Amino acid sequence: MRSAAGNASEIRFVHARRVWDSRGRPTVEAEVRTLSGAVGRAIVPAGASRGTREAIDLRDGGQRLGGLDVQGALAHVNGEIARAVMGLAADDQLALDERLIELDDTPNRSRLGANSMLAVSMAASHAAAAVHGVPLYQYLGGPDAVLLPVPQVQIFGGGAHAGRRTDVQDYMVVCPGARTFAQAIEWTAEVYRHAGLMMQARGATFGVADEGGWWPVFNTNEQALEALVAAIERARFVPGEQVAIALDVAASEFGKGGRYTLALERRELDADGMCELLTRWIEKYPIVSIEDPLAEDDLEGFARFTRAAGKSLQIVGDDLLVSSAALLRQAAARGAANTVLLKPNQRGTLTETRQCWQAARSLGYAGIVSARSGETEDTTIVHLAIGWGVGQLKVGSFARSERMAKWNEALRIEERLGARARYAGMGAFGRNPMTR
Ligand code: 2PG
Ligand code: MG
Repeated sequence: MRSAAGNASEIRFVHARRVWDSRGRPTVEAEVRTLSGAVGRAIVPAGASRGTREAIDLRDGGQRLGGLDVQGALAHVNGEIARAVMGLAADDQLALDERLIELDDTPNRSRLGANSMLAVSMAASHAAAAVHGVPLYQYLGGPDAVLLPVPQVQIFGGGAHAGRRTDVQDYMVVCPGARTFAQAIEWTAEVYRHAGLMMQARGATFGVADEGGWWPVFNTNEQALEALVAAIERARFVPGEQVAIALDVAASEFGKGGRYTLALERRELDADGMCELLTRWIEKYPIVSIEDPLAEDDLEGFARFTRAAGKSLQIVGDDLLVSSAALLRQAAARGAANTVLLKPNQRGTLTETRQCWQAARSLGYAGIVSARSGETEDTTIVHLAIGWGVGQLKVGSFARSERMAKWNEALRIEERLGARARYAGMGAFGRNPMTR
């Protein structure tokens, strides 16, 4: 898109500062100011269960702050990146992101870091929206940006986000039966509350995990599914109709080379065993979506599972696809997965993330915009989900302000859209690409 605001959107000032994320770790915030005085600001998040093909989150290393400081990334923004983007139009996202990519054309942004690049890429989009005097979702999507996403909300948090207390990482709910985003959020609040009361009654209250879901005190992974169904029923919803289950198995965290070690249950499965286990769960519980059912190194297993279950089940590639249009095309050629998780910091620019979503759409894949386990008050991803019309949003649980900031931002947008707002519902979910 060429600048429609003339000189007003010309970038005149770029600055990065160190701020802190929800795990108390340092991260990068960037500020972009245009000639007209419009300011955009954005903070990058950080993952814990990362795909090996994600773009690099540049950290300083060494002893201080566990090696996680970001002084190098800040210096890149305040030096090289600031000089390179000065004078560009904030509202020409493509040209801006192309300039960033020119500066670091390593395949995984290992020189400048995806954190330094994305902070500027996102801050510029906020500045551009401000120049045009519209909210970011509208700047990105125009008057058609009216689709409110189905929220995927974590109730129990496990895996890398809870000391590996369960092998499965996210036990979530979605509300296909809700009529509006606000209603889906209210229903989810009831389920979350009842799940907490249940854990309390069992004497199993150990606080919350990294994304705000209840700390899982279970002897098997399946017990968490039973508890989730019980919580849905106690909240007086019909499981599977009004409120259904979504999982992020995050299998790359415990599977490699075709072997999957379920530490909680002290057993090891091969890929077929994993598929059989998940198939049993799908038959027994109202599960409508499974993310990373197999490891990132098992494209073939993904394809087999998709052929077997993907007709009626959403199968999401996160570590498998790392928001990459190229990896998505490879997966599509094999019929692996039917939905892509979109995390801008897996790539480093908004343009590449959007290109992945465009590729997904053209290949018949669904999408979910997702936060990371290390988050902040930044709500950019909510605007991406609505502006790009993705239809689903995953930002963790229903506690901790870095999560609630995002749900609340979507509520504000739904209210602002009024009668034009449309809740995506199950129509946004992925289906077997081979049967479409
Ligand atoms: C995931 C995310 C969010 P992380 O696996 O989908 O739940 O986790 O940010 O740690 O990669
Ligand atoms: Mg995941």
